[in-house]
Amino acid sequence: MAAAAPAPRAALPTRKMAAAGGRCWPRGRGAVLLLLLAAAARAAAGGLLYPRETPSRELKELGGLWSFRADFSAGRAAGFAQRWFQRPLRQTGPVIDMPVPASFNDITQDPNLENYIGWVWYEKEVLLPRRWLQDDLNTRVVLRFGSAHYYSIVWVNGVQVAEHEGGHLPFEADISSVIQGSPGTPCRITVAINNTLTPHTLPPGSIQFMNDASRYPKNYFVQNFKFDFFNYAGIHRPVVVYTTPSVYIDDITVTTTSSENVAMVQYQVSVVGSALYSLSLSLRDQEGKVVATGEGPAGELKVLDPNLWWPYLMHENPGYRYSLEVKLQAQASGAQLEDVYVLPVGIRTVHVTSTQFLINGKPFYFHGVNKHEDADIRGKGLDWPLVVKDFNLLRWLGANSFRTSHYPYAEEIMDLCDAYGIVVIDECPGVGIKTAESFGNKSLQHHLAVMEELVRRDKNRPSVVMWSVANEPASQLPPAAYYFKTVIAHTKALDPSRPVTFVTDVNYALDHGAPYVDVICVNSYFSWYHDPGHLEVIPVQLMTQFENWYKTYQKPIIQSEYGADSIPGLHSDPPLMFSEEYQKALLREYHSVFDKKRKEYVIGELIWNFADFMTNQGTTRVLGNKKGIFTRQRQPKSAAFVLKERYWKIANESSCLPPITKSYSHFL
Ligand code: GCB
Repeated sequence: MAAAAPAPRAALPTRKMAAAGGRCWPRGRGAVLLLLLAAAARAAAGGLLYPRETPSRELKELGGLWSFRADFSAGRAAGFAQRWFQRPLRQTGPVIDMPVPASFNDITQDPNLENYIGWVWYEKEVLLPRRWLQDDLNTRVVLRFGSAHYYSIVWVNGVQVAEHEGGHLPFEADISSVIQGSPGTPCRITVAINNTLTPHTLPPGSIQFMNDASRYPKNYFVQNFKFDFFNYAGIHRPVVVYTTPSVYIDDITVTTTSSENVAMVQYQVSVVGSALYSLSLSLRDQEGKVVATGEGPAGELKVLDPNLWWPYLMHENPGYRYSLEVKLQAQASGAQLEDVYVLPVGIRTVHVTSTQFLINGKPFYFHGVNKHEDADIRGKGLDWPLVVKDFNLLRWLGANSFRTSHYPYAEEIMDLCDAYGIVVIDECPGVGIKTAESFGNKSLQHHLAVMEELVRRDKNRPSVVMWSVANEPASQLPPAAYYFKTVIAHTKALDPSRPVTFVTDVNYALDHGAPYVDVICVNSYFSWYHDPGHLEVIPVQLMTQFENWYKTYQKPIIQSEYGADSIPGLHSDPPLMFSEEYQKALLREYHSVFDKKRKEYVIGELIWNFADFMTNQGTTRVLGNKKGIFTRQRQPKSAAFVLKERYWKIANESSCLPPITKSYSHFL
């Protein structure tokens, strides 16, 4: 990137500095440590229930067009120096319309915005209902962002209300006191977002200044990172304002067990705002019938003859969810308040043995995909038509699972996994951790905080059966041992009910993280990155890979990535690399080994990738990564039909539902 700016972001601004206008820029170790401690504190505090309308809660969506301005000034800090948050953004200089949710990169024709690094500013003026604004101490108004990449500071009417480190996960702020007493006046929401990566962010990255004046323009810098997807940025997920009473249900945690004809739903509810309250709970089935009731902040609900939550293709009615209605009655400032929250609950169990992955006590084989949140124009922005199309393609394919490579996906996507029975390996944004610096204490603290945020967000989801704390870290480096031991132990402490893994591409004999995982997830690209063009090496190399890993650890193994690029419409027989035939042939070679080993301890295969996706430019990327079995526009390549045939065959063989294709024929 050629830029007039000397520095996009020397370091992240602390909360205090941002409040002061962000004029000072911390540079030392201490500043970043403070920030990480603050991030950890934030991650640990409170719940983050998905915002839902209920009899006690109202909600307003703020999607649509926002005003937008990228700060192209030298140092990228003009917005803070001139306090753009204190007045309408249009008064600070030229603004453009920016859709939300969407990445900003591909929206205009400006290559400088496509590759922009530094602070961008978003603003929306919103008229809130009068009843939310009256000086009524019993209504709490909350502003919530589904995600923004990567570092965000939010102001309402010029007052800073939130600061959040990291993309892919939600954050929110109580804005009640800032908006009170101004009915009829729009409330101005300003957001500054910075997409700079540092060695201590997740994913990590760094800014490199190119100082050789004989080769680069003045003040030239690039952002380096070690992951293979375009670093889209902006407000990627829905922004909403919602209300709760001032005494409210802050969090709910549900775990389930079942045996024979009885299931137990263990629950814990936390309440904020008063110690004087009572809680009642009722669990309803899909017909609306109450099947169990409970009282108080913690307890167990007993469900007779439960409808279990089953994965897609394992049961004729997959994704069954009950509704847990939690009702709070409280006293506050002399008034009687009621809050209601309704949580979908799936009853299922997960166990791992040395050779199997069991869901509800039955062996589960992952026949699925790796995905990306990625599409033309909107980048990583949530897009309902795309989301629904992808789920239809997954079910057409006969896929029963996916990994959220390489970061948490939108809550709206996770909701559909719960509803359709698509099993998820839920991955945090720990991708591209390749340097010793990124295994240090600062990075570790942040990684722990991110896992807290992820578990807090997705802990109640039946579709999530395993956490993945990283993808392809440099786990051959000695500090990886302590690092992964700590991150995995922390994740298990947060959620003892699910297995934990990370995805490795390191040799079995050198990997320092593998001793701590429950399931070995291994990526390999035989006859692609290694021995390119030599399909005949796959059987021996893949067999050796599986046997070495199993001999060393006696843990079940998922082939978490394998695949080949293909350019749609490029044909070659005999198969040559990049042709559709080569992609198919490579898949088939892998499949013949999977078929031998899935009788033993291989418990899954996830193709890389569901669809072509955008990456940084490079000599091995042709307008992005082409390992999709669908194009970026979601049209099938020949390989999609190979997988479809295979996945339905596996489903039919392992299903307790003969003939399974009948019950699902509408997806074929
Ligand atoms: C990998 C990475 C994935 C890449 C893929 C590839 O091992 O985990 O992010 O996109 O290989 O196609 O190179």
